[in-house]
Amino acid sequence: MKHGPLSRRTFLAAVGATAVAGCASNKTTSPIPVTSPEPGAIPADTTSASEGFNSLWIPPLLEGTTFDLTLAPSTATLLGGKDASTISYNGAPMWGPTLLMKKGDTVTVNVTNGLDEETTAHWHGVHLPAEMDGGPHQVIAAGATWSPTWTVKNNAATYWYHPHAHELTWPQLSKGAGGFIIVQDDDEAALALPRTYGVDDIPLVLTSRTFDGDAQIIAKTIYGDYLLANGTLNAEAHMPAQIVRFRMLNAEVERAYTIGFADDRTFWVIGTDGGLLNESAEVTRLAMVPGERYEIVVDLGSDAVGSVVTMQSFNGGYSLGYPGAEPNESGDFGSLLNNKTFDVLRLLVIDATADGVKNLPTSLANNALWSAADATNERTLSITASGPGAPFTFDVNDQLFSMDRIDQTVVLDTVEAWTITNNFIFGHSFHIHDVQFAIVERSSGPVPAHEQGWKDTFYIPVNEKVTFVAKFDDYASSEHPFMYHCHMANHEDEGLMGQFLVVDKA
Ligand SMILES: [Cu+2]
Repeated sequence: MKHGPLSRRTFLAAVGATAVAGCASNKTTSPIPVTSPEPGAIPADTTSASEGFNSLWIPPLLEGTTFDLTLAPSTATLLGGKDASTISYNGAPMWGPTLLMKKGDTVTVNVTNGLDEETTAHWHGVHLPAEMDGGPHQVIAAGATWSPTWTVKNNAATYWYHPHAHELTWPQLSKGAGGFIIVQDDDEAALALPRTYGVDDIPLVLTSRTFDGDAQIIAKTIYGDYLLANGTLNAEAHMPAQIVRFRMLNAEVERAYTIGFADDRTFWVIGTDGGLLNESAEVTRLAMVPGERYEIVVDLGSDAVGSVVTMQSFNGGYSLGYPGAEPNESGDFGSLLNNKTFDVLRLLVIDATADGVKNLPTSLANNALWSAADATNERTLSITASGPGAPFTFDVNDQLFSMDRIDQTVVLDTVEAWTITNNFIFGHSFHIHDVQFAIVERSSGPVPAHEQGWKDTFYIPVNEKVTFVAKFDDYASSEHPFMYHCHMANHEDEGLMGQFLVVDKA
């Protein structure tokens, strides 16, 4: 076991207290039939992992409309069974509680900064007012509490929260700060999909880390040597012999993943960053860049109890420019995981549950995605190489990010087409706050079926041009900007970021 009983007890105590306080005052009244354990409980199977493996950490659920998060130093048992210093929410080893929200609810999150440096809490993919967004402008000073509130307008999907403080995103994320947000709504709840958290519906965040001689995390590395699944080394999950769902999140600094299974089995993408697809998309490989989420389902119904299915990342054979294809095993851009296939998660098949899902619904959603013809305004951004100290920047002006410069101004309720061109020698992960968009064009070829849903983050390979269309609705401010940036934390911290205002019509 990776997480010893002591750290788990400490964690339960911290989270349990929070959950009770959060839910007693304002319990949700939504009629959605959620199958979930008690708030704050750890729902992971209690059976121990196989020899050489560690049970996948499942972050506890917090439910309701008021959530309390405290970011503070913690520890995780990692390399060689040694405790590594981390920073995390509510005493988790890495990856804090999963916040379960219902569309339509008005929620408040009380975020306390227990670090001795500033932080912010950004709600990635969530549509909310800019002053609640938790970008670099909403600083939470050491010891302070910030309490943003918003009405949940997002579709049922998997979102996440993480620090976004100016030039501190990289080290704070590296040390373990982050967590999932699961939004549920009536449409998704009506579908026969796996929905029992920690049993057949698994949040799965992928990162990798490099350790020093004392088994401590080296915070600002680009590619880690060891894969961590929910912060667990050599992770194993006991999965029932039925259709199971994974809410995948790439929370790497820079590495992309090409997810698949060792036996090359087919699996299905059912959801993108901001909602379910209209229909599931069948794949055998799924590329994910930092910040991206995909919900996938895998059919274990024909797998014998006791058999093993291994989820892997097929990162070999890519050209230089694919994040993680670098051939070197050490140095600034080196890693033991570079340019090869490596294991992500060992699935040990156990008995099916009584109500296990056996068949996937044919139709999942009825999204009316924006098309290029809907756009009434266009913008183009180009990622280019610049001079020394400015390795890459947005737009023709070669300007690194500045907190004091508004780069774009959008008029409220406008549907816009943004075209991003990557003229840099390396692929990037483009992310924009505030909106969910539709990718309408990729210069390399057709937009794949699994990308034809609501998105907030996408891969932009070398020499590619990508156009997305979004409506900038609901929230205007002449004062508080939203961000757009490369979601590779090192690129972001080094200046590959811009900001935009959404303003009322004149
Ligand atoms: Cu980048």
